[in-house]
Amino acid sequence: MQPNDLETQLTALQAEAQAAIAQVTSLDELEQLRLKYLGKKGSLSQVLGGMGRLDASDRPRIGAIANEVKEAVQAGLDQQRTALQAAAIEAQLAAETLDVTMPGVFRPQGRAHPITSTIDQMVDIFVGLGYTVATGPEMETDYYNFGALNFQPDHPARDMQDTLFLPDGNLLRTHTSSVQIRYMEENDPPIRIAIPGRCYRRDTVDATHSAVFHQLEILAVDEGLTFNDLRGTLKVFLEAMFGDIEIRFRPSYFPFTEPSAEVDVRWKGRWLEVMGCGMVDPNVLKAVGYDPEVYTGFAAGLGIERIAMVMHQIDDIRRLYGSDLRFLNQF
Ligand code: 2NL
Repeated sequence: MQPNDLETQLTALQAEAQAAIAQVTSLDELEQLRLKYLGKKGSLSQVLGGMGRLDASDRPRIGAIANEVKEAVQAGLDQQRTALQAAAIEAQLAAETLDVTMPGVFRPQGRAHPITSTIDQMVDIFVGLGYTVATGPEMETDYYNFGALNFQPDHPARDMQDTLFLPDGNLLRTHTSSVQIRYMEENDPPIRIAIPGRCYRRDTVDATHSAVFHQLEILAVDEGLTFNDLRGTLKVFLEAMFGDIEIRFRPSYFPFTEPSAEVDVRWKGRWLEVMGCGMVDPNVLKAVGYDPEVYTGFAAGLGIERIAMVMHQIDDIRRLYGSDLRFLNQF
């Protein structure tokens, strides 16, 4: 074999490789070219396979040329690899560019329903006074809704006219007091709890009545609690809700408290009834296993809708359930 043949082949190989490398647009293709020209079974190896047939005197010169070709092709590969990698990073950066001046997706801002925000406001006050929030089931047994609360068997509230009974003999709770009973069964005194929740009555709906409504009740049981503690607690609560207002207690009756009272606040020049309260009846304490000779308790309850209506001057309870955003967005 003539040395010049090999030299020509090497020069041609270099030219072909450089041209091919320059055309490449991906790192994969580049790797294919590296294998094609410089790999074990690549073109360069094949050309060098002819070296053995050269005169020994020609081998160093052709060997040196082969090395130069190999280094040149390798350099070409390296340079193209660097260029392709840089281009890939540029492309990724361009694809990931965030235009922070683009307008965002419009999502209307939600807000708490006035009943929810009224509950939150009330609960916050009682939590500040050391009360724990408790909740319980809306479907109740006759015992938790009435029996344990000292309602006599013939009490009119138990009538089907007033209470929504379920076919299985259970009922939809008419007040949240059933939760207090359940809590007292599970906990020993002293207790201080606040219970917000949904209640149900078989009422004809009008501007001030709804078959589904919300109550908040509080209950404290400890040694030595008196009506004065009840009065002070409700005064702090009502002043936190309504500001610096006059309060009055009027005697009243509830099956589960003795004595009982209605609480009025003087609001915009008129006396408004806002809650009921009293000292827990000894029969209720006995029903949950508390000794009424050792413990006394006070309790109070209010209608959330009524308070929200007074505070926001809402004239019809039905507006609170209408989901009319023109109404709800005002609060
Ligand atoms: C009102 C009056 C009241 C209670 C609720 C109560 C609960 C237990 C024991 C004793 Cl477990 N009392 N709750 C007491 C007095 C009044 O609510 O006008 N609610 C809307």
